Amino acid sequence: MVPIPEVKKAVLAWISRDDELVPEMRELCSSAGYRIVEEVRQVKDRPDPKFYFGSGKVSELSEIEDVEYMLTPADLTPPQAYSISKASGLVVLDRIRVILELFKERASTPESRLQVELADLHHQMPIIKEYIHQGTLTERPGFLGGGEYMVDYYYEMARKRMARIRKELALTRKARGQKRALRKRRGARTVSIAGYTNAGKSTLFNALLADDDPLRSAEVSPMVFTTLGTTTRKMSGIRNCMVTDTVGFIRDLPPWLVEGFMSTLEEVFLSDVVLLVVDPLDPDDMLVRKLADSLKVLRNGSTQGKVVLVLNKADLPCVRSEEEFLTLVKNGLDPALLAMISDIVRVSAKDRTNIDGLIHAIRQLFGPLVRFKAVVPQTEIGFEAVKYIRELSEESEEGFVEADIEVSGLLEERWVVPVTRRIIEAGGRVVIGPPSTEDEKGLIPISHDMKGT
Ligand SMILES: Nc1nc2c(ncn2[C@@H]2O[C@H](COP(=O)(O)OP(=O)(O)OP(=O)(O)O)[C@@H](O)[C@H]2O)c(=O)[nH]1
Ligand SMILES: [Mg+2]
Repeated sequence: MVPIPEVKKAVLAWISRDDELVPEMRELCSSAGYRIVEEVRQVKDRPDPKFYFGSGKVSELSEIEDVEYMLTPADLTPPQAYSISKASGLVVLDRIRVILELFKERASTPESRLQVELADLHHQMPIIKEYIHQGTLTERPGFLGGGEYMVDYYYEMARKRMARIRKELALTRKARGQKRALRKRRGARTVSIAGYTNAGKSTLFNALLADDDPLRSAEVSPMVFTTLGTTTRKMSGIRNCMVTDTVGFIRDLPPWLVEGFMSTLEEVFLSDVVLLVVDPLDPDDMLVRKLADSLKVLRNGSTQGKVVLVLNKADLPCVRSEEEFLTLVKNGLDPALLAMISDIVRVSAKDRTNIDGLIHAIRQLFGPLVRFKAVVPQTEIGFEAVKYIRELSEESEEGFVEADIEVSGLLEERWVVPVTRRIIEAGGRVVIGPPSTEDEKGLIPISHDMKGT
């Protein structure tokens, strides 16, 4: 369960240069438990190096009654944060700070707690340094006198802790890499769900699971950053395929924050297919911007898999049509980013509408399926071959025919040669039929009897 945060009264303040960041910031603030009781906007093209605002605005902030926090969608420098706080008497949090607060609150696994702690230390170091500097410059010099000694001491402690955390995270990253390699060796396909925070990734993840156990499903909530870690489970509809739910994206994440979450993001970058979930409720410009940001994250991570755009929330009446969406994306996206998209599928993850269509689209990306039928003798090695086939094929069926076992199903092309070899080793033969139904268009029949090949 995501804990319901206590309500903290805040003023949201920014300069007009940062107008664009405000809607997302409002969402972040409310998810982090802040109630914005007043908004202050200053018309200003360039931030003041010392105060970000003009100094007159800062004294205006200090006069607002009954608020304790000042939140701003900008990324403040440590001296700016210090100066505003000192002059206004408010606790000052910029966008990254609010994101980190949210992460801290939501981190529920040991790994995500370490990831957040690392990011937090990284972000806090220069700010605390600024506070110590400013607060102690007037104190007497020397040991216990504060000043540089305190800064050095804090830095030393923080650096040691960060080094320890990095080591631990490297271990979990390695372990995750080993698990991934093992799955690959067993021929498993991997699908990961990525996209902006709150797009409906976890809802889609739950809809795609082979085992519909609500106790093992991912948590869904209208808050941003509900999911911080990764969960990998068996996917329904495609044999030997795993699906992973991951942390959501948000614009302009600093590289140090991305670095902390690298092992989580690696699951996305290294999967065979990435389902990039889009929230169609966003207005046009925001939707295109979020999509471009998400595609850039995938590109920067050298994503290997094919990208399927999943237009979610199709159940809502206000959602634009697929044609409208296509026009919007074609006109708004940089062609290089557009070229990363292999397919577009519209679903309602919540109502589970067209999940079959999405599974079909994923399967197509894995390559065509081959229909096969084999006959093997009922010997130990024959039964082993059947077990091997069962593990690799879709819709497999088995039956006993006199002294033989007849097994049929659909195979990915890459398995045809190893399966044929196993059957022949078991003293059996492969007999193939043409695709029989409309559904199986895309299927490639193996065109010759493979006995002895
Ligand atoms: N109407 C509608 N709502 C949906 C659909 N899919 C998800 N939602 C809602 O969107 C909100 C976010 O869903 P999540 O699945 O938690 O989104 P997420 O992308 O995993 O979010 P984070 O983990 O916080 O990044 C929840 O309130 C869901 O109920 C959908 O298909 N239709
Ligand atoms: Mg989620």
